Amino acid sequence: MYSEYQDNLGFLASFDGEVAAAMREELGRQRGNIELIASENFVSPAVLAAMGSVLTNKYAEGYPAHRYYGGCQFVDIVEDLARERAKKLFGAAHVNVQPHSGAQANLAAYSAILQPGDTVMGMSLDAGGHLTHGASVNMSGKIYKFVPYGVGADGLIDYDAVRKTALECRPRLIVAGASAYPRAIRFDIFADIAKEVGAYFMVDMAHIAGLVAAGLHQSPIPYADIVTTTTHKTLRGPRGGAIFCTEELAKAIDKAIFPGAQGGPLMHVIAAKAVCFGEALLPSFKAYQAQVVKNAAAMADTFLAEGVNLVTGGTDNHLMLLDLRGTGITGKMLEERLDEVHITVNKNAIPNDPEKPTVTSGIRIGAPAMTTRGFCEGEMKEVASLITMAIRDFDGKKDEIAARVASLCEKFPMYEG
Ligand code: DSN
Repeated sequence: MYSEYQDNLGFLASFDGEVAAAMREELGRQRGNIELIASENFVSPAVLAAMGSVLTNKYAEGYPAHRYYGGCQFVDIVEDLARERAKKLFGAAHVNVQPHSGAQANLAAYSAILQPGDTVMGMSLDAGGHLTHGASVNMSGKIYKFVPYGVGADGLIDYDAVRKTALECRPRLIVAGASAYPRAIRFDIFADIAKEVGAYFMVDMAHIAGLVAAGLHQSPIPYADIVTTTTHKTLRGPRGGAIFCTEELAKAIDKAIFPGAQGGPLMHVIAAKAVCFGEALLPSFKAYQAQVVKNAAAMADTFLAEGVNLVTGGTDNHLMLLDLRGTGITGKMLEERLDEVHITVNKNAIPNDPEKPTVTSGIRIGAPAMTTRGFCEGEMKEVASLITMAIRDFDGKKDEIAARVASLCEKFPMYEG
């Protein structure tokens, strides 16, 4: 089945050798590297097939049965399938599957319920939040008055502090969700705080959407007015976004995406989202997510046993944050060092990081991609030991680590056969 993907590359190569050559190199990199970026994953051949399809040719501004172009009868079927499957997967009243990305989804969601200048609370980027949760360099931080909340000295969200800030600043919206938070988030507590101060409550569940779908993290759907997500992280679909909301907000959200923020939807990506939601409804998806959580825990246990510090002392979800303070190594240095031995991670700020964001004192590590590849606890423990080896012996053991990475990758072939 995967060999058909190879054929696609071969076909492309006969027309455009330059692009095909770079794509082949990237396929080789994905096969030969241990991919630990917490927001990445490897999609199925079915998702790939839907993306690389004739649906990219179709303009379909509007929504199924209400389009601004003729000839939409078949893409309507596709978008309806995506919507019905997404609603079933998360038990949601309404979904918009058109956002081109998570960032677009967030900005459109804000515009559906806020006026410029409104006060909003979001987790600060430094503490693990996302750019679109009010960072000053992002549109969200320029248009709205974001009041950030962070984490306590233990690295955990301090819900009492969130409540205190909410009572002080009386936001119109509270946003929960993070890009680098290794623990479960209590959406029920956030919802109570929002209710107490009369704010809307929105959750960006992009990182944990797969865990939520599998029932391995509290679902935000019953608690939040709006839930945004990406579809390409733990959910293992195409690069894109989606917005779930209550019936009351359905019209406002749909208008905010089109015509508010976007024009024509990417119908080939929406087809791939439909395939992804279909896959996520299968029992095998639950088993996959359970293994993601087990694999992250196995890595965290190994790091801790080997004396590597983790923010919050562990993980409840798919990711962990290595705290490199005191090792003499920065996040940037370790990211580059691991790249040399074909282990891919990203440097990441840790709470109260003494280094600048382009350097950092942390490394974020996630289990979703290698779990898709077939790694179980044994392999993940070995990977954690190899990373520890690189921290302890920063300038040595490169050949040994690279050889062990190559042998692990060879045992779990990808997009082959
Ligand atoms: N950039 C993504 C991540 O890596 O977490 C979030 O959008």
